[in-house]
Amino acid sequence: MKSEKTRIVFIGRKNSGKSSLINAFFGRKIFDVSEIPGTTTGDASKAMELLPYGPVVLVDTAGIDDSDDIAGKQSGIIKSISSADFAVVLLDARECLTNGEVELFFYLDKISLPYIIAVNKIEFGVNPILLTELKNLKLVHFEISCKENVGLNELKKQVTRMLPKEPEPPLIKDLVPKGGIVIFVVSVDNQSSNRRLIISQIQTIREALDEGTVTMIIKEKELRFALSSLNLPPDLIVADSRIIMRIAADIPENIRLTTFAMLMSRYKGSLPMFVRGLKQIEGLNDGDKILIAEACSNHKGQDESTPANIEGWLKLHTQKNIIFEHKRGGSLPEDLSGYKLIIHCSGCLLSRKMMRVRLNQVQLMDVPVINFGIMTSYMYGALPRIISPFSDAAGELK
Ligand SMILES: Nc1nc2c(ncn2[C@@H]2O[C@H](COP(=O)(O)OP(=O)(O)O)[C@@H](O)[C@H]2O)c(=O)[nH]1
Ligand SMILES: [Mg+2]
Repeated sequence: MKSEKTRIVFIGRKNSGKSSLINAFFGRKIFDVSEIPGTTTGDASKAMELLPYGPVVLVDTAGIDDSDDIAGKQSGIIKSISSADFAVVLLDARECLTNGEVELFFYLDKISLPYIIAVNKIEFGVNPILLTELKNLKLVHFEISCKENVGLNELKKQVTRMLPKEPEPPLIKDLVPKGGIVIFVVSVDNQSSNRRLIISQIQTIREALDEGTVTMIIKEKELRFALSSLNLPPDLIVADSRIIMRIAADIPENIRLTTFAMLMSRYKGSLPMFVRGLKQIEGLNDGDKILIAEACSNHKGQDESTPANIEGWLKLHTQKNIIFEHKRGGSLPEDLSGYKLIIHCSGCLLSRKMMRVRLNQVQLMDVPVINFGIMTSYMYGALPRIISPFSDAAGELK
């Protein structure tokens, strides 16, 4: 799928040579080059094979203006970099840095997007002020000329070297020692016609099995018996959010306990970030706006974390007049600046990458964010216990 391939965005002021550079990289015309600034309007993308790396999607962006306030709602840059895996920032060798460009570096760092800076059109000489500015910001750059074919091979090699080779992050394997024991407690609703395990359960159980973990899958009723039948305490118990409070009391404090939702939130997002987002709840005031975002329009709610329940709980808990807005499907609204908090669904149908695109956008706009899974545990008062297996996130709770 095109959305899952490594995306390389080329960013820079209009006329800095983005389209020329992409064409030069591949030795043929992929995007139009023009001396009239603003030829590329909106992002244009093209799937290509970048050897020896593999398939990539090249994104030629519309370009940033001198006046571009990146965080401003008009800017397409947030969108372009949120979905990127790597950025090539083009500067014109004759110019100095603009505020927009300095801000861009700041934003790239903020979402930890790897990038490279190419100073183009060096046949005119390089502006010494630009060099000083880059040095002061401790930014390394490559000097190139698309026109005279200078430095292009080195740049291409470096880009290929720097492209992320992302290993799959763990769901559960880092939490359990080799040959360890895990009990999965699932809530099987006998009334429901759909009596399947959900995708997050299957993925987690599968990973545990692949790691050679001794795996027990039970319903909550069997938990006591399961615990007493083991000679050794389990290394971890993973349960559905909806039953967590009912079973927590039966599980000795020294046994680590978490939820499928926590494992998934870590896999598809960032637990520390969500824990920071939770802090926003206690500071909410009358008239504050919260966005409840769902990636698909048919969220069944595998637990009690339906938007209606979350809204109801927040009203009761805060005793404030909060304004809730909803966004279902598609992408997040472009302007998020009016929201005090975003409560995002767990994204069970979104790939990791698609979820990350959304979370990047939220982060770039400085809006605190949590997801349904964390919200549920917080509402139940279960968060401190089920977050304790994750030391970085547990630290944020303090
Ligand atoms: N002198 C010079 N001109 C260049 C160089 N690279 C691109 N250009 C010219 O700069 C103009 C804008 O290039 P383009 O690739 O369309 O820029 P974009 O708007 O950033 O995509 C075109 O006229 C190009 O021919 C270069 O290295 N030296
Ligand atoms: Mg262009």
